[in-house]
Amino acid sequence: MGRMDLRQGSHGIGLRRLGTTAEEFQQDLLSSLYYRRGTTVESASPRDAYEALSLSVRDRLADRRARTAAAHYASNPRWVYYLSAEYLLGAQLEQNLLYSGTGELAAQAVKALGRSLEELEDLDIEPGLGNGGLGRLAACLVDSMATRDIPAVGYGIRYDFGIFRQSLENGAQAERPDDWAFQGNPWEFPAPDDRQTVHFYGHTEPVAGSEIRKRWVPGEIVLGEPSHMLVPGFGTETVNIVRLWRARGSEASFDLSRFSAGQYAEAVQEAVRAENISKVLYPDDSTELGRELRLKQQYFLCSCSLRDIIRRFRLRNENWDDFAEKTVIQLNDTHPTIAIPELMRLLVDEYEVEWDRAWAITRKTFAYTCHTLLPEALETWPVHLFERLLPRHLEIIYLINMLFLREVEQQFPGDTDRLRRMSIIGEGDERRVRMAHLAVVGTEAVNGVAELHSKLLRETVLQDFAALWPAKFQNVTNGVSPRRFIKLANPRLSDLITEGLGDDGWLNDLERLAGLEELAGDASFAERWRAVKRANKVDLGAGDPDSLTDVMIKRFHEYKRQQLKLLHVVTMYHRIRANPGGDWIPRTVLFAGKAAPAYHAAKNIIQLINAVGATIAADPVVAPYLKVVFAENYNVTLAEQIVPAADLSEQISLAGKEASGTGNMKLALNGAITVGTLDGANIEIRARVGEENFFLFGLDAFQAAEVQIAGYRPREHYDRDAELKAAVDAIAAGTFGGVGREVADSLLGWDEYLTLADFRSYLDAQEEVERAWRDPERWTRMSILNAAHSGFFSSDRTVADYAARIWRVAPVTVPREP
Ligand code: B1N
Repeated sequence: MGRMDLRQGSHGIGLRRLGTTAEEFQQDLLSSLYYRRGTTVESASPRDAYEALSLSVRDRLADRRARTAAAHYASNPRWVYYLSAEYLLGAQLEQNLLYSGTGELAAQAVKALGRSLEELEDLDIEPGLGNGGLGRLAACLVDSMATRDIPAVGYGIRYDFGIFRQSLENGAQAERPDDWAFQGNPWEFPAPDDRQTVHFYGHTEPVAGSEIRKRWVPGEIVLGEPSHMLVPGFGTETVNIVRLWRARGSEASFDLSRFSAGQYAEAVQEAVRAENISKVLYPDDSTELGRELRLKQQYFLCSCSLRDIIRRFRLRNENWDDFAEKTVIQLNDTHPTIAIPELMRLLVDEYEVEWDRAWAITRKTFAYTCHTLLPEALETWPVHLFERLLPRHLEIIYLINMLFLREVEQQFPGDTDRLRRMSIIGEGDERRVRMAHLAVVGTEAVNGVAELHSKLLRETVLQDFAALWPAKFQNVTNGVSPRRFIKLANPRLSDLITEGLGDDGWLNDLERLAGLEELAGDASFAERWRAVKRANKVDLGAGDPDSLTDVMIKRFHEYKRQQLKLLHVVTMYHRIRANPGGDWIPRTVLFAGKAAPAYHAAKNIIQLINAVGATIAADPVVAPYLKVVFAENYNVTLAEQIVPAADLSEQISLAGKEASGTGNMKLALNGAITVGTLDGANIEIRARVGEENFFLFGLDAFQAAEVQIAGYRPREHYDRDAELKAAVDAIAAGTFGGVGREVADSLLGWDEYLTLADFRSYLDAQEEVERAWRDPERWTRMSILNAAHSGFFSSDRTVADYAARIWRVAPVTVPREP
């Protein structure tokens, strides 16, 4: 028998209501300690106390979760399923204390155990199941879906090892594995009953009596075991889940006879092979990675999730014609695109739905979000790899492609070049499956993640598709969770905002921050705003709290141009040395971010930053004015510490390269002022906060493309600009260490991202920064106005946009406790 239905919540049996007093919470905490950790107050380790607390907090959400599940079951709503290979959920304890409203109770109860909440929060490890912006966006969107009462499940992979831990060894990046759940993870509910079976390899066979249907005889069988984490909404009863799949060998994968014969490694090799699928997150960001195991991960995620989605659909529905009414599946980039042919396979081969009907259902069910413009990030897979790993899917893709190209041919008769450009199969030296094309063809809606990005998608990478289906293409500008990135990260600022606005309703209605505008001119409010920033800088401890805290925190990538910031730092160093008595503004330049382990050029830049930083620190003339700090192992937790302390936000990518950026939003919301190009969401930030409150520089995307087309020669800039020349020469000469040569060669040789072309304009913008900084009233006003006019960048707004224009879903209200 399957699981019982949820019609009656806990089958009509009420749960014991959890207490609302400190004493009751303390009782719950003791219960957790005794009955779930199996220890006592006297012998509890800090880890025991942390686990017991986490379980008690989790219980308070589990209750809401049960009511959510019952309400969803009762209303049989339209569901959003978010498919993402990455989630950067951040630390859970503090968030769940906030979302369950138990922070105060917990603090008191923990004190009675002789511990402090802060001490236990330090034991809370973030699951680093993502690389950067794309993974964090997934986390912000599931937060906002719950907050907006949207019935939703996020599906992902439970990697044993998340994004690597970064440390510096002699100033260079070193990587260690991130064994994040080594000590257990109290936030996770395993659900072995919902295990799924996934097939790989093998061959297909015809099915008697059908031209279309096939039988897939697999060569490998792997199990997917789910567990879920709770995703509470803020200021509402809804608690959704993120369901993460972990690969397991099947029972048959353990070879007892070999084991008995002493062949221990051989006995488990099949199981090991299976489990490797969810072993580790690929640490690339914005680059395609053509690796068989990665495609296996993607299919593993999609196959498990689709079967789970179908299982859930069938709890309340019978007719496949209702599937697309009840289901929307959002693909977070192309990583889960294999779900499109997988749904076709399930419908056609397993459920015997006719091809045309299945295709109509599939196209209506999926929507695709593209997160990049970089050609090297557009995923393609060799046909021969597909053929071997997923033979049936390749056949289905061929059929989809044939029918699609027929559609194109009808619209544009005789345009063979167009057919070649649009085909899902790319014909080069090696035939490859183009996942972005498949994602556009198999979905109802395609969106970019900021206005400029969506426009460039329509006009460049996907222009043929936009010509064919103009209505399919949309923009949904990214957003960030104000709970995590203001309330939790910056409690001082949150309190001040709440005081200024009169209540804390802004936390789920972020446009209300506009009310700060009238306080921007209030001298005492401004004074307190400044004091908050200063106190946050003291907490961070990166440098002198009275210095200008200039932060560049993001993945290391040449397109993001950390090297441009570095050229600025070297130029400041030269200027101060040349004029030690000058009226210099003290600055702390803070970098943080990881480079993909195989990305040599990016790792060189990290090393050079640290070398420059060391040179400056050792220079008694310059050190009082300039400090370079590299914070190791950037992750969500570290972002929450740095963002509140930032004065200046560096968003200096070459225009047309950063799809959106979301760090830019977090920093603006916390009162940092942006120095940036007209790229990604910077454009929308500037439009809202006002051009006088934003330091703009550089080529725009159109100009950048023109420069590239005309034939870019970085040396011309070098020859023309003495300060630029001095900076590059110093780097090249090895003044700061050996890697300088390589970095300089790349800048002078090709400089793919036009660093030198934007150098002078960037320095001019930095002069403007210093002029503003010298006038603290002006600066503070700019800072307040940045926060006041960034309300648009709440992920609640992003989710509302998706809900209205792409998902067409309505909220379901979860009743309060009876
Ligand atoms: O997605 C973020 C955007 O704000 C950023 O601008 C964008 O760079 C980022 C392959 C990616 N695009 N593509 C990736 C991540 C992992 C991987 O394996 C590509 N990440 C982005 C949110 O929209």
